[in-house]
Amino acid sequence: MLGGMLTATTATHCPYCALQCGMNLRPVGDGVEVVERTDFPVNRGALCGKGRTAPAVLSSRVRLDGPLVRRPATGRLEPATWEEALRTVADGLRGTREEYGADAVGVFGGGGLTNEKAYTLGKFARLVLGTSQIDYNGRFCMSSAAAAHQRAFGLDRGLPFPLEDIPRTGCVILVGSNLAETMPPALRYLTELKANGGRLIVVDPRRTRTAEQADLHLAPRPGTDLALALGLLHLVVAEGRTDEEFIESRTTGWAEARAAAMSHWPAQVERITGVPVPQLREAAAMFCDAPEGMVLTARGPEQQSKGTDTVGAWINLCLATGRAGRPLSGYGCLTGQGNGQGGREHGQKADQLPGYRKLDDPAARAHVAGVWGVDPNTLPGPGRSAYELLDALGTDIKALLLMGSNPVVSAPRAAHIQERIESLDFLAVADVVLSETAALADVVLPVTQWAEETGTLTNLEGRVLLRRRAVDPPEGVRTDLEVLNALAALLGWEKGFATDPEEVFDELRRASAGGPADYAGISYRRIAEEDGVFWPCPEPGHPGTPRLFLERFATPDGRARFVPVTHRAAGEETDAAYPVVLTTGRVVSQYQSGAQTRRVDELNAAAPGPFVELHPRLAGRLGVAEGEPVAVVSRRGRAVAPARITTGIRPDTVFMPFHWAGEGRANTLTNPALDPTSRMPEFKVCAVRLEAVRPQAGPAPQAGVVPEEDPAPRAGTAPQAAPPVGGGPAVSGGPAVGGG
Ligand SMILES: Nc1nc2c(c(=O)[nH]1)N[C@H]1C(S)=C(S)[C@@H](COP(=O)(O)OP(=O)(O)OC[C@H]3O[C@@H](n4cnc5c(=O)[nH]c(N)nc54)[C@H](O)[C@@H]3O)O[C@H]1N2
Ligand SMILES: Nc1nc2c(c(=O)[nH]1)N[C@H]1C(S)=C(S)[C@@H](COP(=O)(O)OP(=O)(O)OC[C@H]3O[C@@H](n4cnc5c(=O)[nH]c(N)nc54)[C@H](O)[C@@H]3O)O[C@H]1N2
Ligand code: SF4
Ligand SMILES: [Mo]
Repeated sequence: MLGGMLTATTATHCPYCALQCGMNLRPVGDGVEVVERTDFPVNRGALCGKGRTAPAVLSSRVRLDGPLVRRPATGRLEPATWEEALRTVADGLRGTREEYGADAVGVFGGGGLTNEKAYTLGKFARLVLGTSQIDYNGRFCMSSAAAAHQRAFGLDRGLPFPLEDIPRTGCVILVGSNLAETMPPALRYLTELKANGGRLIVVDPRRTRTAEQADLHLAPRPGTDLALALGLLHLVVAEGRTDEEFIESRTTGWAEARAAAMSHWPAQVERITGVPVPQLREAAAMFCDAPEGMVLTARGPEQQSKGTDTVGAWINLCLATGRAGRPLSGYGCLTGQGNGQGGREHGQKADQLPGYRKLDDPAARAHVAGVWGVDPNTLPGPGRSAYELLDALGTDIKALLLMGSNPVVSAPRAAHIQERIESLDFLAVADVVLSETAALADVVLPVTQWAEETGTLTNLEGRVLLRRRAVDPPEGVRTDLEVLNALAALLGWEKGFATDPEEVFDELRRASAGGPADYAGISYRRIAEEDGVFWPCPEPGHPGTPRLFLERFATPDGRARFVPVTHRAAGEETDAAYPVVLTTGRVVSQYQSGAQTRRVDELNAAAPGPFVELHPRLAGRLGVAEGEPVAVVSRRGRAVAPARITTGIRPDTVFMPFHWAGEGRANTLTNPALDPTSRMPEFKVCAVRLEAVRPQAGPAPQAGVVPEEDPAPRAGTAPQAAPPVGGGPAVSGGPAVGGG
């Protein structure tokens, strides 16, 4: 049963990814159903299975419908009144602060939160808690691209042009994006590109559904995109295909960047990446032959301990060929979460104030403190990045308020992070479901979801849109804004934390005014009338800015900055004991930590559990057949999931999706090596070994396995048989699917 219904059909947006597809919701029976909404230009009615089935998560069968408090007597989470739950949270946060100081209280947010929530959460941390210790899961998402954007262009908006420009450019290099599974309705832009005669190059170690659409698929070894991009730039220079006029008039720093690229010889790049020189040449020629071109990156090249430099190298390629700051050309990042763009602009990031202002900039502090009516000196300074914050739980940080993330499943080195979370004195989680992380909390606050509340989100194009309430929430839940308002009041802030999203948005507009991400001219009414408004939009009369950088870049001198970058190894390279590369990512039917989508029957039927994707040669040496359990072991831990055998992956690499908890949790294995600039963990590369897990009792015969060939052998890393590890759990019966 849903709490209640508004009667008319409502035009709104999907709860999940950054495409923010438009949909209509129509009341039906005791729920709502999704009906096609063709007037929203981004998806023109198309939806993926997750969006189509999203109303299932509104049902009381799967969601939280009242607060839970952990009872000392039983040690269990049990139902409580809102009054008791909120008081317990306020006492927990206040008590920690009084005992250990303000920075002993942490806040962790999410890129799925609306702009209004992200803004309020940041304000709550800085004013009410007075803590510097706030960060969010976007750090795990597009932070490397954001850092590279800032460095090169002086501004970070994921796509500096609307998606509708893609079909009209000449050539797209899509790097580490599996769009066909992660944003299915956006695949249309690539098919239209090809129909218009444009070319598509996909860079991915796996032949994904997206790579199958490509004119040219380059399959580098994970973690080597930086060398690949530099190799392409080397060829572009060597073949005289640079755009000297553009370099001269619109950029700085070319000499150094050029010299850095020229030290990456094609043959050496082939050795590092495994991509043959003729393919490198073909890619460089395809990109330069087209009159316009774009490079689009997603998590593949970004979630690396050198993600910022890697994106920087792709940007250098765009700048050197004049494919930036011009119509139908440029570099863009495909941001991931529903509000992945807006969520990184309004102050839930450790170093940031609303409007994409910097927390250590005195003018920014003065402006925002003015809007908030406080003395700028009372605002704390920058805090720790997401992984560092989670890693400090239980030691420096004793209490945590978590809103919009499920790190037990999604954080790197997850067993360690889970243990850190368990060692907290106090954990409060606001969520719509009892996620794996919420299950560890002292207090769980059940909140309203997408279709039950109104708020703005900024999609991957920088288009600010309005997600409208379409259904009444059930009685037992409150909005995140109401939760923050009530907690603020209990902690002595009766005013300043509005519960009406439009009122919060109007304050956010003022706080962002004059900042890089300027929303001052955007209003709920305007968004409703125009298909969303692109920031920056400094005044009500301003049309918004779909295309950035056409006249000048956002640097002080208006020129884009080349950055001299050189290739370096991954945080953890393969060796004799861990001879295989593990990379991780997504499948079409599950979303993120799976907290929401694992509760939808249709999606579970399509993607019931984790798996280990591996090449037949690797499977053969291991002696596992399709569907049989495989143990994947890294220096962080061990995971077991059924084998999925495919020739569409490099023989030296295995892939696991990260959507599940339990035995098949991919993040038990991942390496939290951080990018020095963005503090992004290395989700896309770590070293593992594989073991067959024989499904029977008794001492399990296990075979260590190494890849048959390492296309990029390094000194001292000659493959040899890994010693089998005993003591692993023998799996009985069918495939070992963890979580669910
Ligand atoms: N179905 C679904 N859709 C989603 C999400 C979801 O969880 N499920 N999440 C949303 C979010 S938050 C995000 S961030 C986006 C992510 O969207 P994507 O970036 O498209 O998703 P991933 O599967 O993480 O990674 C993309 C590809 O990178 C490849 N890859 C792995 N290692 C490397 C490497 O070293 N180099 C290169 N070039 N490629 C590599 C993988 O093989 C994979 O095919 O998706 C959004 N959409
Ligand atoms: N190995 C590996 N790990 C990865 C990645 C990878 O590619 N590989 N990708 C990383 C990336 S790109 C991302 S974005 C992260 C995402 O990982 P998480 O941060 O765990 O993201 P979600 O699973 O979306 O978690 C959101 C939680 O908030 C709840 N929620 C949803 N909406 C709201 C709301 O409005 N309010 C509140 N209070 N709660 C809400 C959901 O029910 C869910 O429990 O995972 C990262 N982890
Ligand atoms: S592509 Fe993304 S926004 Fe569109 S329906 Fe699917 S999950 Fe929702
Ligand atoms: Mo993401």
